[in-house]
Amino acid sequence: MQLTCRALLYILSMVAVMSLFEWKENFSVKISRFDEAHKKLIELMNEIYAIIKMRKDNATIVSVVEELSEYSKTHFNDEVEQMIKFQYPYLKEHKEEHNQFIKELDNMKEMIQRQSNLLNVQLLNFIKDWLINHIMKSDMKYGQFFLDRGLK
Ligand code: FEA
Repeated sequence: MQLTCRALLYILSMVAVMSLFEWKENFSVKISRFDEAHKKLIELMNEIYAIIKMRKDNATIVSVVEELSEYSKTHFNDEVEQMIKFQYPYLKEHKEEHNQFIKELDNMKEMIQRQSNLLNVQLLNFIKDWLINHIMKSDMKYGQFFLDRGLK
């Protein structure tokens, strides 16, 4: 069996390095597809954490930040599609939060590309705080709304 470098890094991260934080039941927004997406976002954040702890080069950090950004966009589109479909009343402000996250992530990615290692802690804090805040406050708000309309 051949392991890619990324797969190996991920396994090492699971074995050797503690996670920044893990998804827990109190993170559930009660809609399973969105919970699964949130688990994946947290997994990618933990992968960035592990890479930084292992002092990997900036290009490796940037590649996972890009993956996080791409996955976030797909997940955000999924949420927004359902919000439009069910006429969610807080769509506009919710979308605005998503856009700000992608914009800030892109800014940080560019700065890291310019070799600013000092930004690593800032990057992790930004991702962690944003995910916790957004999932626990803004996403949590749509859970019951979608459940009442039959989304699972
Ligand atoms: Fe409104 Fe969901 O977005 N997840 N996150 N983060």
